[in-house]
Amino acid sequence: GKVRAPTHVISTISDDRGEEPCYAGVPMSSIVEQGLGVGDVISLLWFKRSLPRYCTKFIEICVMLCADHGPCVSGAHNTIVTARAGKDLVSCLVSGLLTIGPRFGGAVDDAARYFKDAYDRGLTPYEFVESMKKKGIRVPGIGHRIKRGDNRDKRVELLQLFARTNFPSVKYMEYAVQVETYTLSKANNLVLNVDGAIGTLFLDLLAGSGMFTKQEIDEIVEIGYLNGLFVLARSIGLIGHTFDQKRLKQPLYRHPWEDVLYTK
Ligand code: Q5B
Repeated sequence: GKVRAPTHVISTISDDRGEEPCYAGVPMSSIVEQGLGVGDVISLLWFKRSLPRYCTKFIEICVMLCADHGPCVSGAHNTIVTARAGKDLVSCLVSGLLTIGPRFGGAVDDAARYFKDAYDRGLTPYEFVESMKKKGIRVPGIGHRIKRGDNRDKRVELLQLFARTNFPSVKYMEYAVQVETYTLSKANNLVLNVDGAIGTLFLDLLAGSGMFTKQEIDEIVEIGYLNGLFVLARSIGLIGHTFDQKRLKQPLYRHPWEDVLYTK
């Protein structure tokens, strides 16, 4: 009989061999005919399942709200400098993306990890925050360069409003709000930021939707899917900044001497 050559790649999320491509078994035509959106496509390709509409809408809101946050943030700044150096779109995009990490935009997964662990272990906000301080770790999802207790992040408020209205349970988010109340009592800049809001609300989505087993939730948190939402979203803005600089025919960027402290 025929002997199957051993394969070198295993893939479980999409298949392009038939008449039309399928995402997690769902044919492209069905996606279009049902009027599904990018939240559904993310559900299929990242989570390998169709999620209820409120979940896919939440994913779409995350993408919309994180698409850009002005030219001054690390990612946009890098992209702008790269565009002004005459580089191509992909170089401009990746130079911005490479700034996403534990301080900027890439704290979503760690927020989910640390808040989940603290909530599941029944730590009070005081115990959680002070234990992080003892370990010398900043609480991921807390703190912002320009947002303050008296100048909250509108994006966080919008995400919370949507979840309170549509999610069956928002226990992780409510815990994050209690943590924020405690951190704000320490310093006015220690607000729940957009990374923290998405991280904790995604925990609520995973736990409350009934679409994931406990083991699957632990795996998603352990692997770290959620920074992907910020990376995907911010790519939209970074591409926009690239086009903007090129449209404006901006010259090569050089940082002014006056803004550098030259010292020995
Ligand atoms: N302190 C975000 O720091 C920032 C603390 C803390 C305990 C904390 C900082 C931080 C965790 C990582 C995180 C996501 C670096 C942020 C984003 C997307 C964005 C960006 C945009 C967009 C800001 C002053 C004092 C010090 C610190 C203490 C600060 N954070 N303590 N836990 N989490 N957060 N990142 O302002 O006693 O004086 O030494 O690392 O969640 O990236 O728009 O810009 O959409 O693009 O530089 O929104 O919070 O504050 O370093 O001067 O600290 O607060 O220990 O205490 P800052 P620092 P002390 S959202």
